[in-house]
Amino acid sequence: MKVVLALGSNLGDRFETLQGALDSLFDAPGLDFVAVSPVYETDPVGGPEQGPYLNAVVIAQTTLDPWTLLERAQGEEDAFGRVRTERWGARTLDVDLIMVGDVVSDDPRLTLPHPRAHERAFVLVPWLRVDPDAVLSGRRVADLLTGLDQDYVRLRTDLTLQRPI
Ligand code: PH2
Ligand code: MG
Ligand code: MG
Repeated sequence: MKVVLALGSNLGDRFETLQGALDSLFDAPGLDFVAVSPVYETDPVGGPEQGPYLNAVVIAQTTLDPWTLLERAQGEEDAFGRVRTERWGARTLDVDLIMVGDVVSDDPRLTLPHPRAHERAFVLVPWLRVDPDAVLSGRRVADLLTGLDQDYVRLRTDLTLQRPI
């Protein structure tokens, strides 16, 4: 199955965290790297006042089921010192499952596709850059973006994530 993951960080050394998370996500078997997007600097959406994020999107192939992927994602967040206090608060690392194959889940702990991805330019802009034909719930990501403000999503040409080792 194809997997789309969104990475975000707005605390600590944001770029180092994204690269570290990318490396360790693919450390264990069952998840194979396909591609990573450029890095974007984005103004925070929602939540309390907080600093800007670095965001990127990763494409992978997996044989794992979505719950195992969620565990791995949350394991990474914990490993990078994420503290869970308030919803949408600042975080060292956020790893979100955007879609896993054509799995549809309305479990509140794991909603697939991600329930807000279609309205988040900080996910859709990097995703479109790494996959110009991307489709989310039957809609082209390019089309989803036409109605959205994208001014707050700025390409960081000076930062490039390396494929995991
Ligand atoms: N993540 C959130 C809430 N707000 N804003 C930006 N710009 N980037 C994020 O990754 C982000 C956010 C909750 O996960
Ligand atoms: Mg998130
Ligand atoms: Mg999250």
